[in-house]
Amino acid sequence: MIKPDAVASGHIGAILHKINEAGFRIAALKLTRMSRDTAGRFYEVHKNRPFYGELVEFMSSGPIVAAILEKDNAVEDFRTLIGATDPAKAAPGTLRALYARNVGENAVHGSDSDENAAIEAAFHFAGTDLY
Ligand code: 3AN
Repeated sequence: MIKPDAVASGHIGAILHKINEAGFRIAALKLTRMSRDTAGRFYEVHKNRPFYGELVEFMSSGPIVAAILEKDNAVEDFRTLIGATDPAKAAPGTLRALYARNVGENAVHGSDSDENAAIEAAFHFAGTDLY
């Protein structure tokens, strides 16, 4: 997902360009907005973390870009491309170093496993939306 901060700042095009340049194939793509309920379920694993309420509020605060990306070793390579959760610690040239504001509003989300990628994809897409 391209998060509400990066969408509002006009970085959709630049981020998708970097994603393509890094060798990912876009299999599904859309501009959408998560309700509080959907964002709450999406981040359910973080329910007991102190930032959960803030995270759900932020992720439902405006439109996001949802995408399904394909590549060999996609999960690990995408996490390398986006950089550390805290943009102050993200390697130069990574998406978060370039476009994130802070540890909460950090421009991009990437799944942390193939299993979670499939679960997360189902929040945004039906099978027929995949190309
Ligand atoms: P990542 O997105 O790098 O996998 P996670 O899974 O630890 O990081 O955190 C999920 C999301 O929760 C982050 N993308 C960020 O928006 C938010 N988050 C993580 N840590 C903090 C924090 N200390 N304060 C506020 N928000 C946070």
